Amino acid sequence: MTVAECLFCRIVSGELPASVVHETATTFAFRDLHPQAATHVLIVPRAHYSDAVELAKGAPGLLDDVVLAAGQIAEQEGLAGSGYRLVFNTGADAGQTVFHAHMHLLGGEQLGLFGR
Ligand code: DGP
Repeated sequence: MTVAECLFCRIVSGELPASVVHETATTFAFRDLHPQAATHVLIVPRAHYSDAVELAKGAPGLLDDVVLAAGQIAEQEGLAGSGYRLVFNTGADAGQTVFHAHMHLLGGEQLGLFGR
């Protein structure tokens, strides 16, 4: 898959629409099309990396930017006091379907435990 074909690259570039909640020079965040919680936001680096590990290897400071953006969004969405979950699905067994690194921010309700 080329960067030009990457769904999240196309959202970051504005070619495809999204409900954008936060932007920085290096990150971009938008609401998940299929929310799994009352609040479900995806935070991506603007630059293309296939998953979280490739992101960490390729640009460690950028991973920090993604986490810091999540913290700002949590404040903005009123979740900072109640708590929220940050998740990177990595690879097929974890259910990763879009191979542009993205952190899920889930919250706004009591979340269940991890598992199958
Ligand atoms: P993952 O399974 O970790 O690869 O998460 C991919 C997420 O992306 C999934 O929760 C659904 C979401 N998603 C897929 N296509 C679109 C889209 O076109 N727009 C938005 N906003 N979210 C999408």
